[in-house]
Amino acid sequence: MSKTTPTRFSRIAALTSLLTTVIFLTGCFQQNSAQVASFPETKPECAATAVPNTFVVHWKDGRVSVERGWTREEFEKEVFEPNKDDIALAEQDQTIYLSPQSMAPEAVSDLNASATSEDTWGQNLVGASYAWDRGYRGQGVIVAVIDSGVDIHHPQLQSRIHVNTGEIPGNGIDDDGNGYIDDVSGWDFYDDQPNVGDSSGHGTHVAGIISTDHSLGAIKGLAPDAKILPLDFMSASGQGQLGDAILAIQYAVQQGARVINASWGGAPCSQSLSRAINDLEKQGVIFVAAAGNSGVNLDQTPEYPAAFTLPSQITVGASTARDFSAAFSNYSFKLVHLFAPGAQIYSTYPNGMTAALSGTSMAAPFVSGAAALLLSKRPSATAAEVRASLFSSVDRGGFAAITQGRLNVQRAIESF
Ligand SMILES: [Ca+2]
Ligand SMILES: [Ca+2]
Repeated sequence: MSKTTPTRFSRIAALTSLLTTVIFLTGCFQQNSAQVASFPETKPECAATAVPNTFVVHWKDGRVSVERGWTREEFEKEVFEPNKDDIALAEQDQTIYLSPQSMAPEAVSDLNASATSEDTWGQNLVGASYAWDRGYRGQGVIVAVIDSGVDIHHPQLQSRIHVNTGEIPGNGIDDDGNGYIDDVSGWDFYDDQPNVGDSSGHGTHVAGIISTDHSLGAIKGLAPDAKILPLDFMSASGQGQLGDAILAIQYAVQQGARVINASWGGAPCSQSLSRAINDLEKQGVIFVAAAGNSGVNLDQTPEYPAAFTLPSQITVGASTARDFSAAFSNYSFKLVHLFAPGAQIYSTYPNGMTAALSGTSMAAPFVSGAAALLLSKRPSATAAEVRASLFSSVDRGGFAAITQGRLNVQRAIESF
């Protein structure tokens, strides 16, 4: 655990920047400035997952910062009250957990192990090769994987990792001035450093479902020419803080990601996260969330972000090779948009390995990859157009989702 040190620098930076905002924006944003800053009490049902002494701040200029090391009283007196005119929302941070199920690999093997058609049942069922054969391979599209990190040296992944060309690696200097030093291949928000190495295997598996070099192994990423932006916000045991996830969302937008994959959830409440995802619509960014693995109806037992209903969000349940809902998958005719393959899914695993995993964590990246394929066919398409295409092209079946269907990439590409 190394998330305790308050960064006075970030406070000073925030204060300086807000002074600038006040000077230059007075008069332009009167309606915005009139909005009353909100600092809700942490609800009793959210107390158990609250992160002590940590507050997420949404500034009126659109920035988000995480202020650590203050008690609630100190934060209110020293940060919130004096800056109230420039704050839209401040909220105590929350912890989320990866589902243990989607961290327990089966059939770990090396890349040379021969693959069978059963290993790619998901890709086959959704008709992914239809897109590949026609030259729609996710080229030019960055997909952010906000997760446990990614093994960026995995043979099938290493050429598929986004490179921040404005940054010189390893010189200890923030060359592109974005606030992150040496952030060439993503960022580790958990430890605040540039090495995104995967501590649990989960993020590497998710990344390989989205994009791999097909010529170098058995794993067939859905959008083989898309680039992965690895953003780590989790400990080795699969625990992360929403404030870090929100900083990662902000970073992904900054780097030009068109799709964000969120194979995690469970927070009982977070206005901050909802606000951050809501803002993605104007940036044209699609947010793909796993429905969760509790086997429950999200209408009755909401987990977030899955149960938010935000304009650029897609919530994905998991289906099996026999084309049924997986028993573990959460569902809802109001909150889950569609299902996608998420049981016994083979993908990349750290240290050059492959592994099978099951979970809605695996279904979400099928949809993220599909979105990247569509965007490589029509780069100027809006998030709303991509969502509409994915929803109207499903194979309808007995799936408890808004579309009642399972992802069909072939039909989505054909009609896009
Ligand atoms: Ca930088
Ligand atoms: Ca540098």
